[in-house]
Amino acid sequence: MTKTCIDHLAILGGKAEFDQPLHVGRPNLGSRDQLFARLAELLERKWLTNNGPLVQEFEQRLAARIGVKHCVAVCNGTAALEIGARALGLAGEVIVPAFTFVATPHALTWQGLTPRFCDVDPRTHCLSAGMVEAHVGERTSGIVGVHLWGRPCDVDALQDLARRRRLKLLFDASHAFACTHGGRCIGGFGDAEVFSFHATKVLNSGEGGAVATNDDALAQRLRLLRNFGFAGYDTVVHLGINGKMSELAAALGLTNLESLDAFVAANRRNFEAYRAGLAGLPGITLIAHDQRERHNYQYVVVEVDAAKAGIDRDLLVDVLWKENVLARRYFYPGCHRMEPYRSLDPAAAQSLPVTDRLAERVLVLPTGTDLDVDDVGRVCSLIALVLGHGSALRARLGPRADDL
Ligand code: T4K
Repeated sequence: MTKTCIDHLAILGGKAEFDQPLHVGRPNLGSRDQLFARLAELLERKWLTNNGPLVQEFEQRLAARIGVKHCVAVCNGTAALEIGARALGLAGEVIVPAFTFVATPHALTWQGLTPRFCDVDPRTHCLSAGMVEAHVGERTSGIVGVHLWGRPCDVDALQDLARRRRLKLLFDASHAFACTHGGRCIGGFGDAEVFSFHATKVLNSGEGGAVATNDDALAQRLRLLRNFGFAGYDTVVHLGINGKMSELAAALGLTNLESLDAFVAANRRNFEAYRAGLAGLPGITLIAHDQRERHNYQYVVVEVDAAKAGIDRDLLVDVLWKENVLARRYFYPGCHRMEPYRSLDPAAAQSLPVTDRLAERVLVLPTGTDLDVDDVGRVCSLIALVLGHGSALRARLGPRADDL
């Protein structure tokens, strides 16, 4: 690649490659007609929240889709984690990865728990049971494993560890709706699993979440907790909260659920186009998925090895943003380097080398129903164009200024 080529980059004053921004996390949307029909019905019914018929239908259809007995819908994934943690009776310390969205430890901290950060496996980006066991101490009451990027963490070994050490096991499955482990849908593992239906997720209800479980008593507790602890009109039996999903959210969730297979197909098509377009590029590794399992392909995740790529991850992100490709540095810089965790446990970083390494190298690229394979091909060509030009670009741009 010659220097003349990079002179055309928008970051050096040229025209952006894309007229419209390509986002990570652009919402996938199902049939507008179906959505409007549901909204018309709910307006007619004048039942907007408090366990309405659409929320109940959404819960039943979610449970059927993933093959669990109970799916308790709530207002977002963070609340689902909080309600799940409380319903399980977690106390003291909970082992959790630092390489996750900050909602995972935040939800625990809001419940008065202490997240104990554990490093992740460099191959899976998730917790492994061996690493977790080394962190189990007297105050440990549970583990929150995160199925990062929709790839299941060490599910079987973690279940075994939790059983042996009498710990509760909750999975943050926010990324993993419609993914499988051992051919079984994520949702039925551990004591419970939590989903997010945020706008950016493969299945969205705008804001929304759910706790899935096969445990009848736990499901009953979850339902009480999300509704102030009410067990009847005047009887409160738990310290509950308002974690309810609205009927409007359920209308969107139900409508989008009907198109989920099409969303996954679009993601998969884009993923394959990325795989072809990035193949052989030095220092660029697209993280793969187990071909024996089903996957939602909602995150296209790349690791950048600056020494081989000739450009570091952050400069590559800067270039992509200037070209209107709004790639993200998820989950930089790692929860242990964010407040309040950084101040509470400044030494944590010393035991999280894989997390630190991934936080410096990982890049998430746009996908979803808004992109087609032509867009993906152009993103890949752009990446190919700038590889090897890191020092020339950095010299002409000066030091990195703003946090993206
Ligand atoms: N656990 C894990 C492992 C999670 O990843 C998350 C959420 C949670 C728990 C908590 O679940 P929730 O309580 O959120 O249900 C976004 C999402 O807000 C967050 O839900 C998600 N993880 C996280 C990975 O991504 P930000 O801070 O990156 O959001 P933002 O506003 O920068 O938007 C991301 C991208 O999506 C942008 O490119 C713009 C685009 N976007 C966003 C929205 C809201 C749209 O195009 N349309 C939209 O409506 O956190």
